[in-house]
Amino acid sequence: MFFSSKNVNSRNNIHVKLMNSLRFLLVFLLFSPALVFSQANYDESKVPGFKLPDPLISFRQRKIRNVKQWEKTRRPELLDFFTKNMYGEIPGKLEISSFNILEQGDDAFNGKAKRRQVELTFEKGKHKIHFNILMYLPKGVEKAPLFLGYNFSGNHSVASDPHILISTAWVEDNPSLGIINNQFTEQSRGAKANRWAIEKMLDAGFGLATIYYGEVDPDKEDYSDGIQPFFYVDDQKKPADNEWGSVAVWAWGLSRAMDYLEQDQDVDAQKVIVFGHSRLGKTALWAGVNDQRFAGVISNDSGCGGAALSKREFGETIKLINTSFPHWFCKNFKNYSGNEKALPVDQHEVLAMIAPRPLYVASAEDDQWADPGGEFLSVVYASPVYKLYGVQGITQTEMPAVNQPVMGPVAYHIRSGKHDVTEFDWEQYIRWAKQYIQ
Ligand code: GTR
Repeated sequence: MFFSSKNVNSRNNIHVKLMNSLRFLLVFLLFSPALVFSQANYDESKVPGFKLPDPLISFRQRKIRNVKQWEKTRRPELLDFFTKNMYGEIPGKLEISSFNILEQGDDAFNGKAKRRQVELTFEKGKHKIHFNILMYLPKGVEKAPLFLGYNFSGNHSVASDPHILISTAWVEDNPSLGIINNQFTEQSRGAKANRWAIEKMLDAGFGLATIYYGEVDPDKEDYSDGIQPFFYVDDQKKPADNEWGSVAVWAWGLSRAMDYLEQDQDVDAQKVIVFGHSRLGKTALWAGVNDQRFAGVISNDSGCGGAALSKREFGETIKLINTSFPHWFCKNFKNYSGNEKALPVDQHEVLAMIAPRPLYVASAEDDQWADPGGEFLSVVYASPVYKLYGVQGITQTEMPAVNQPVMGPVAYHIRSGKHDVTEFDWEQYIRWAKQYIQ
């Protein structure tokens, strides 16, 4: 048979196309959620042997004996390591340019609460961004303590309150849900109300402040949107290897919300508890570490890169998280993908940097991907730092029974059920916050 060069080229083209499709299929299969989940280890007996770094021994092998040494030497070196090698540095300073109360009312939740919706605006050069804080404050409390946390599905998803404004960022992120026949669909209003026990908070004298996380940085591997580009120099297109990934960006946003809360007369800014679920739980922890104005921190099912120990390589690992979500952490963190042994730190030291402030870590029994065992041990191994401050941590090393919280300034529970935020979780957080924050 005879082929002209054209034939050969087209045969080559077909071959190349076929190879590309196969490659695509292979990558898709390798990283498809089902396969990624099944690749993970869920067998306690297969957890590799590892030595956990002691939070009270410095990188130069000095024993840390008191709060002064912790605060002067050890905490700063840990903070520096996690900043440059995991979450990423914030490349500059940016303050709220202006804030604007978009809406308020005092008839929310059958007259139990005041509602306030505040738009924060940030401007720098040609860049401008807004994000909206939705607040519910208990009536009859002069300055309310509150929970501050991001939501995944838009402010309007947290309660079926017709007054909650739907943000344009949420509409852009959810084109199919946001607009039908040129009108906002109401189908997602209150859709996640089950994750926010707002009435219970109000009854206990707490308020809630929440923000749609996609307004601060849309959750995709795209470095041209959100707040990151505000800091690019010259023709920079993405953060440098040591600069902030999305978790650090979102944590930064919580601090800016705190800047606003400090100015709100109806809020007790000394009693703001930062809360987050899952990737937003990782965010709450990192925000709590970096901003000591937060009076307490709650991590709900935060897993890998949050409360769970990385060196256990149980459930989601550094490699898996860096592959599925390459934009969450800084590029330097990829040095530890499949290389946990090389890490001179682990996540218990993130928790330790929250000391002496109250901390609540929670897991779910069916959420093995987030490694409940590793989340619990992380709290245990952070506890010596709490002890240094004379604050009781968690000393028992065996996992508590399901639905049996270990309460104290450092608290932990594993509840039955899946990766989620439930009524049970909030009942415990509120009980704990009443005792240790309010
Ligand atoms: C998972 C991810 C987890 C967790 C979770 C979430 O897919 O692997 O690290 O953050 O998403 O945020 O819902």
